[in-house]
Amino acid sequence: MKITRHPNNPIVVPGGYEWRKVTVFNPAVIIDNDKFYMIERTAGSLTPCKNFLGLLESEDGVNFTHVKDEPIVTPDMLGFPYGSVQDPRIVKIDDIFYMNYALRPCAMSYYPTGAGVPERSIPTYPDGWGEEEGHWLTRSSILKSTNLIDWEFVADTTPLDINDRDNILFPEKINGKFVLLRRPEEYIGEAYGTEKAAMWITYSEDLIHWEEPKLLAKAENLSWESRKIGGSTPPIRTDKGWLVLYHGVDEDIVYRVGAMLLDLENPEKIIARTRNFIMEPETYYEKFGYQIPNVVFPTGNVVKDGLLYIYYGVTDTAIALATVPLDELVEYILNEPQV
Ligand code: BMA
Repeated sequence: MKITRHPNNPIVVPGGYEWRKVTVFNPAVIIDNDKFYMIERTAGSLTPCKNFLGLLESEDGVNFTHVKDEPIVTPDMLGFPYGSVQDPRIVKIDDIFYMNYALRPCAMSYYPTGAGVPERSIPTYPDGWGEEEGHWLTRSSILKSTNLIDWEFVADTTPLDINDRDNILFPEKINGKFVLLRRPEEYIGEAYGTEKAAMWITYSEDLIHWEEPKLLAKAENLSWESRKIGGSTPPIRTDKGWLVLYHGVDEDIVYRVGAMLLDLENPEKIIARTRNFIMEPETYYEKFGYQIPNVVFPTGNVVKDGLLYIYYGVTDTAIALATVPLDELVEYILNEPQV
């Protein structure tokens, strides 16, 4: 199994517009009518680090150009003038695009140090913003659209008093219900069955009311996921199960990628999961960047002509592409070589 980094990497870089002049990363990607669409997470400043979402398109999945010269989603549009909208994931169900996103009601300021996550400070905002505790947490929510440009709020998918990100919808209903992955940061300890932040799964009939989540997969003490794990890309249907890429973080804050296959009818059942990572920071652009070193963070994946296109943020600075034949990856997950 060989995952191939594209020679043009990083394929999408900051610049051009004020609202994306500092960073672009962690994109949602979908193919619609044979065209690739990318929704990038951007920032025009790190102090504060207010993130926006921009829309790009591409014929080949490599060369992307902007559809609009303004962001398609801003924190202001969502009712959070000092907020930050982050890490979109996209699926299309019954002709409607649904986008998961994470939101900080108030954006923090980041000061990169060249090691681990940037140092942070809490800015002062007017009109009571930042005074409620929940303003400094991350919630996750869903937007919907029919044209990828105009988005309408559907629901928050997480309680507002915990940190919960990496919420990812499955691209189809299963047994009549929408299915969602979550990564609630505070669901740890004996009562939750996991010592580290983990991947949870939940169901809904209407996208608004979600069932109590169930623990799906937790960090298994492997060195590369010792700190936490979380879902990365929207599940992809294969003959052998739902393919889900996930991320693991180790004690040195290195972000790597693992993969699992979930049962098509009962996605709570893990058919197979890689013990070792399938991607780790290797190249210069994956190891060194503007915000945080050593991060490969996939958030988008599509299949074209049997090839899986993995779109991933690198160092919270730019966007890269890697490809692998889908059947090779599935086979690898089912029969991972022992090392
Ligand atoms: C995670 C999220 C991602 C980010 C990663 C590395 O917790 O904030 O958006 O890419 O950290 O900083």
